[in-house]
Amino acid sequence: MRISCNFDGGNIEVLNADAPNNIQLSIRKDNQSEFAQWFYFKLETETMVEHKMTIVDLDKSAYPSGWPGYHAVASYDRAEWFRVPSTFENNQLHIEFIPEQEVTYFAYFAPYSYDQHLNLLAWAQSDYQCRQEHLGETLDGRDMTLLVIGEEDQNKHKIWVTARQHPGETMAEWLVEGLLARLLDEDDGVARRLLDKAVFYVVPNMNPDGSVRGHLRTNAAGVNLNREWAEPTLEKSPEVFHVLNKMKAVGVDLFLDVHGDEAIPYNFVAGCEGNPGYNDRLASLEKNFVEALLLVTPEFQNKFGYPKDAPGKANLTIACNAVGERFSCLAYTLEMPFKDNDNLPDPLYGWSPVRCKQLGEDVLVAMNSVVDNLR
Ligand code: GEM
Ligand code: ZN
Repeated sequence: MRISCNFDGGNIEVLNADAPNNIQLSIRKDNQSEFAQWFYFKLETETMVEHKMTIVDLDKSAYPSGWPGYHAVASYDRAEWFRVPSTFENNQLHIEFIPEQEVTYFAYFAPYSYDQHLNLLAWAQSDYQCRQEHLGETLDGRDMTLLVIGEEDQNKHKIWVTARQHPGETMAEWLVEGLLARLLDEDDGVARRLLDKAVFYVVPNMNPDGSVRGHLRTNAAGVNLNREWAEPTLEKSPEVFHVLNKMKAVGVDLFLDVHGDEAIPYNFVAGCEGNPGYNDRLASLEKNFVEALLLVTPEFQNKFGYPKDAPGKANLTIACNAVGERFSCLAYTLEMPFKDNDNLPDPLYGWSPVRCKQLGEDVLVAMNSVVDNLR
């Protein structure tokens, strides 16, 4: 029996793998930080034998409340990721599994590899409506890439979408894949109307280093990028530095920053109500966007989410708040579950890449409903 994680996005530490009925594992912390929650490993073993895997010390994980009600994902072909019933007790996650193939992969959520990321960029740019732009480099020397969709024009609105500031939140890049597919569909009326009125600036992966390193929340230097937007630096947070510079150069009229939430089993948004510059115009844009998205899909809801910020008390190091304040624009953090949408649970797959992509398509309808009133 072998357990390994020496591949793109891999993360696990093997404490004991002597016998199938007593496999003890723990999750590595992000480099130079305390966050641990993302896991991704490969089990190579005898088929048709019960394997009992235990991930220990989850009281020390980044979000202990993420484990109750959580089920791991597994895959034989690295394409279909199904849920494996998991139980959480005494700060340990127990996974009992009878492999039908010699090699099984396990992960916290369906992975989105660096190669897939490059494929996404290449596929998008091959559409005549889309081009790639190199913004700068990460600390590990990877490219920060922006996709520009639609013909640039001073008079058009600028819609920005960023994903995976937190690299373990792979659902964010799955959502971007769906959003781009619809946006580039020449037969889609919503896409055509949006591109008539707006140019899209999309960063599908804000944190490629953390993604490849198998991190949950930070970049190569252990920095949480979603706390860097007040004053990003080339030394600590070049990813944010380069993207914010480009935002300053072209402007922002709508910003959606896509994330995943470990604990809350719903899709939801968090807005800018705590910003010093929040006003009636922004409140009404937020309301219209949410009402539209509620109409488009039952995957979205607006009852469960983060506590609202008190007026003037927003954390201006967070992307959504910083960008919303600087550009006085509609700005939302969009959160998807690691677990499932409890309004429409699916025990086989839970919240999944297919559902992320569908939500990405649906989000465009909500954008379309506010695009005329962004300024
Ligand atoms: C978030 S997003 C924070 C948005 N919160 C509020 N109140 N506006 C983070 O960065 O901690 C959650 C996430 O990582 O998905
Ligand atoms: Zn996040």
